[in-house]
Amino acid sequence: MDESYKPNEIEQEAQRFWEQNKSFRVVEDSRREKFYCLSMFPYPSGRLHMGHVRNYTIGDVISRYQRMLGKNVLQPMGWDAFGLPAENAAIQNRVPPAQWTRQNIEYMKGQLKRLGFGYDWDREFATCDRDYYRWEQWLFTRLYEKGLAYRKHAVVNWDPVDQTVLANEQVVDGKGWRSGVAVERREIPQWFLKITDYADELLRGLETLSGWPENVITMQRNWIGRSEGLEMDFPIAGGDDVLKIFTTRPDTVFGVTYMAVAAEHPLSVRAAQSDSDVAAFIEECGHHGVTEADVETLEKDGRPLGIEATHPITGETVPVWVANFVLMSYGTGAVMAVPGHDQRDWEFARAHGLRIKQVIAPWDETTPCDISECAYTEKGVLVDSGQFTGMSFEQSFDAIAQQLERTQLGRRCVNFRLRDWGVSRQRDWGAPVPMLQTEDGGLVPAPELPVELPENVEFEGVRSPLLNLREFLQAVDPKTGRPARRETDTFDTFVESSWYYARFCCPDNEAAMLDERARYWLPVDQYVGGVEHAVLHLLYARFFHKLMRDEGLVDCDEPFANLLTQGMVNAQTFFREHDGHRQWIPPKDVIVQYDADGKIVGAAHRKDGLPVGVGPVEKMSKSKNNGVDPQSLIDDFGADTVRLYTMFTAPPDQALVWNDSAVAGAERFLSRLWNTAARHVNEGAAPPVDLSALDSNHRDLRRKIHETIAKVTDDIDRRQTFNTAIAAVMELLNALGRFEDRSEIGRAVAREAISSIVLLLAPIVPHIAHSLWFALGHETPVVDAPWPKVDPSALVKDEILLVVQVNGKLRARLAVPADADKGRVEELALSDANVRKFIGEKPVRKIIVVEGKLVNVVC
Ligand code: ANZ
Repeated sequence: MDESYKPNEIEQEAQRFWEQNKSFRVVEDSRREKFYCLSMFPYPSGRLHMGHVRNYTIGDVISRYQRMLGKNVLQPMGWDAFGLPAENAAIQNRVPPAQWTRQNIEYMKGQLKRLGFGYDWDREFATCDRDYYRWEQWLFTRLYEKGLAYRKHAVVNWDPVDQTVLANEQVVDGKGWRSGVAVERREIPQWFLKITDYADELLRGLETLSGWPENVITMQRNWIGRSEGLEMDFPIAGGDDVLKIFTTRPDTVFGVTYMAVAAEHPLSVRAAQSDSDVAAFIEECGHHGVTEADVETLEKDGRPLGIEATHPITGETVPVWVANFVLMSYGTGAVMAVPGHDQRDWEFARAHGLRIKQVIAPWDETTPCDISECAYTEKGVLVDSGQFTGMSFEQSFDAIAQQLERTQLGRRCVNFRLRDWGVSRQRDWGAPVPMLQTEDGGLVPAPELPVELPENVEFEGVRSPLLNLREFLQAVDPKTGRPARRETDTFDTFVESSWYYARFCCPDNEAAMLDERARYWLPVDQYVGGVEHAVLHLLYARFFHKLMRDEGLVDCDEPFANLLTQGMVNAQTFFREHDGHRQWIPPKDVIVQYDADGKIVGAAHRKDGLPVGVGPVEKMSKSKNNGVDPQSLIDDFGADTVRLYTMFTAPPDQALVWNDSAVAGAERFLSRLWNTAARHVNEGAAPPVDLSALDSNHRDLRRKIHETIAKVTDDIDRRQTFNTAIAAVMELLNALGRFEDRSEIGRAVAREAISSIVLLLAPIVPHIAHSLWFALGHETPVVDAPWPKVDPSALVKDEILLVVQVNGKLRARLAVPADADKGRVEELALSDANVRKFIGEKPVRKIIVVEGKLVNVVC
């Protein structure tokens, strides 16, 4: 066998073998334990980037490992194919989005195959396939009938020049990306899914997700944002109106000195009709963002509405203001302002000369609390609060709730930050929302599904071509037979990515969205993807899963049992200044000088040898020009090196900082492995290991082999630290390099070492493992080999190494038989020449033995 490593040849051969034997095709088998491993599917942007490579390598390693454990493993792949970039490409290059997308899929699929990922390609689909999106259209019509899908007005970004709605990404610095003019906010009817109906369940379900990272759970919990509080009614003086507010701090109710309502609140809108100052203020608020983050950064401002509200407990009246920090979309769109104990209210009161009143004091009198300086926002004891004075937060919460419930001016309630999910987009390249608008303005589900998206469209400007497609727009109201107009909104692409994991179980079912195969495979046992999806995608998918469950399509409650969020792929940036701004230089054009600790001390351009600036390490991106194209790496080094490198450089959940020289290091390791194995094979067959004939040298290597198996198994399985697993195998190869016994029995143990290395690395570098496994004389491929087992008898140590101290100072290292008792250990320690020298003439007063570790002679 050739002793030099030729990745290109062996990789092609292995891939051909897998393809011909359909090695990764999988069928349901109720007698076998299943394992469904899924990596987040890519958007077909054109080429794989290093983030994809990392994501898919992790998923592939886990899949192949689980398969070697004997499980029935499903690892599918597909395409998140709808979305804006295809439309932008269509506008720029005049190619229909479908064509652009399918070309990209073709190319990227080739790249994935070249990396040797073990996917069941028979299950592949793209979300733009009509046989895929028809089922989400079907589910949507079901949800519509159940009242879980509905239409209401919502704000969009409107480009007044292009006369179209813009996605958030198309708004740059408040201006349309093409027109460059300021974007307006417009309210138009849009489709929503009632995720808020599931808010409580989505929150409670988090507690069952023990296989998810804590930070993702926390982000979801905060996003759902459950708050317990009271809704209180403040009657408006001199009329029948009631101002309802939501508060989580009823204990502060005696400190209310004014009320604040949102710009869109009915009381503000009404006041604006007769007050131009208020009208102007509301108009100005319309230009700001509406998210909490937008509101946080605003200078607190407002106007008095000229009306007063009556306090539901004291009966006093307080003025009502419109304020820019109150969100219409949260609670009731109104707050009782307590400037003594809420910092926003305090700042607002200061700015507008409103009263600030203290009603909470710290329990501990020594705690500083001066509300003339800032609000005291901690919970404490109620002061100056009528019959509630002296109570704690909890006591007053209950007492105030009871009193208000009695007087019918308040009630306990729970509020969620989570809003209903707006699923409609005014875009072309998406799945059509399957609804019709009837002549009388009514809405009916499209009677025939799928509502197919016309693919052969031409873009004129940015307006969705659907708006001009007569044959698409024209429909017939199924009830009356009268003409109807088809909905031109398409679904947010998050809708498709919310259920693809389920469709992979039965992608060929033409009669139903899902079937019993989904019950066999779900939940996904291991989901792998970027932490940037911690909230939206992962929350929507959990929601969709519950919708499908309630439709009787799946029977578990959660879609993903275990989640691994991989870290970023980062790289050094380099630049040159031109006219005061930085021009980023790709790392491959730079020669870098390092000091002995690996720190960068200088960098020069390859072309002119002149220095370039060294910027920060950042996420690989086009804007910083610091991306590495995986394709060129695969071409230069082969897939196994790229896979090994990405898994070796960092634990999967941490950032990976790109380093060219380490890629070469990974290749050197694989060459050495190949060469060691080839030389061994070329020396001829080796007999099986005869356990009774081993000497201590053999036993040492066998111990190393089985310690490595134990460590790698634990690292891959429980810890998911593939980097330390690889390091352990590298050590084993080093130990094998030092093992020079070429006797029959020596060669038998060496073969055990090589076979173990091949098996342990098979999930990570499957091509080289495939070749070497056959070269070692096996008849079935390594993908079907069982994961190696630890031989406990090999772990038993013959000797252990002890540290010997004299009066606490290290004086010797001593190998003693593993079964030596305390007396024998003391005897051996005292007989060491160096130890004797340091004891000298002094009498030995005590000998301390820490078993298996240390002997300390005190004299
Ligand atoms: C009086 C009060 C006194 C409040 C105090 C806080 C501290 P979470 O916990 O996030 O649910 N709030 C209610 N609706 C609002 C809206 N639409 N826009 C802006 N703020 C709103 O927050 C609940 C608290 O946020 C409520 O409790 C209310 O202010 C405010 F010392 O009421 B609080």
